[in-house]
Amino acid sequence: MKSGQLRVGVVGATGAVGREMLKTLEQRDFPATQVRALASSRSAGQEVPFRDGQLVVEELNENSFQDMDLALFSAGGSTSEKFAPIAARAGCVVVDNSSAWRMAPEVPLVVPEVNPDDLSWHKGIIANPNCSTIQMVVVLKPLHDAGRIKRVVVSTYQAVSGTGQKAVQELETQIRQMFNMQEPEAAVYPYQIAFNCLPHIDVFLDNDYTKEEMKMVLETQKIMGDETIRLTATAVRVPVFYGHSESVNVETERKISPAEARVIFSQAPGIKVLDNPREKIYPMPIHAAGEDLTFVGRIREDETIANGLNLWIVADNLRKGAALNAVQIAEVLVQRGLIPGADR
Ligand code: NAP
Ligand code: 3JN
Repeated sequence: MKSGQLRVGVVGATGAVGREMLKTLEQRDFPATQVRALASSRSAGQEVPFRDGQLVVEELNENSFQDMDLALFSAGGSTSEKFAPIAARAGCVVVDNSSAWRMAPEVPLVVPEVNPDDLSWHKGIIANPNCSTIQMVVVLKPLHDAGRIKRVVVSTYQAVSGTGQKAVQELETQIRQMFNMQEPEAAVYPYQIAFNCLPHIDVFLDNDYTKEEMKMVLETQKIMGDETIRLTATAVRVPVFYGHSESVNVETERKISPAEARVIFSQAPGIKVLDNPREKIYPMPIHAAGEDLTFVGRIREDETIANGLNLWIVADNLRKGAALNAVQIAEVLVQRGLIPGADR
């Protein structure tokens, strides 16, 4: 990778995704000459681990981007709405993890295994998709190329870490409370999440779907560059700490057998096939946590339609679903010379 002189900022560095971003930059030896940690005034002055030491967290402000070439944002939609354009105007390229810019026509929405070429038309802001969309499109893309996807029906089983650090603590606390015969206290979620499932992620919209479900519909069409793909989703929060799972039913124009699908997936980037039901081999969040690949298994024919497949897809939501995808985007930007400051 071309190294240049990259000065990188992680905005939201104290959060679940931000910490994973710092870890990912370090693990992948991202070519940065400087890495800064930014967050709100609440955590300014605190330290976050990076490489062999600690970074002192700076408070994010309008001047933060003056000497920065690349900023990885994961500090919520309102922070991105306000600060991503300020960063871009200062010449700092933004990879944004929030939903604030995903559907803006001038902003590429990118999963490097699927649509890396969309990075070429960025104007300073690039959006990272929702975690549930990312792991699904990594698997759908090679199927679409092979047999054109007409319709997708997906149900998600999403880990609490997708909601952030406080939700991880809430599940831990509730499990402890229940084993001590205490009433579980719910603050992050509307109901207890321990030993429960909540068919409710993000807010409800006028059509009675949740925003998370509609993100999956719209983001999939934009990333795959095909608005004719019909998709319907049910997003469910489950009492798992790390790793989102998805049951995905796909209808294609051309018939693809499970055997052909296994070959297609095994040759596609970023995917590992784990599919030997007789040996009890299938993907699970306990195995995907901490891993970079997207796992697919339970590949079988949908016997109720002519050209249908059922799949089970699992990935680490904080890595491929957020931090890793953002860093992979940054790596492609560097490789293709798409960060202006890198050539200083
Ligand atoms: P989190 O654990 O709650 O962390 C939130 C981070 O944002 C903290 O570092 C917090 O800093 C910072 N922050 C909040 N308000 C800020 C402000 N006004 N200015 C500067 N920093 C601010 O949440 P998370 O799970 O890491 O998620 C963070 C965001 O990433 C989400 O809101 C979402 O937009 C995005 N995300 C995307 C995906 C995806 O699917 N791609 C998945 C999860 C999250 P303090 O310590 O100072 O409070
Ligand atoms: O709930 C999950 O598993 C993923 C959460 C993603 C998320 C959480 C808060 C705000 C998002 C997102 O990335 O879509 C947002 C957002 O809308 O920015």
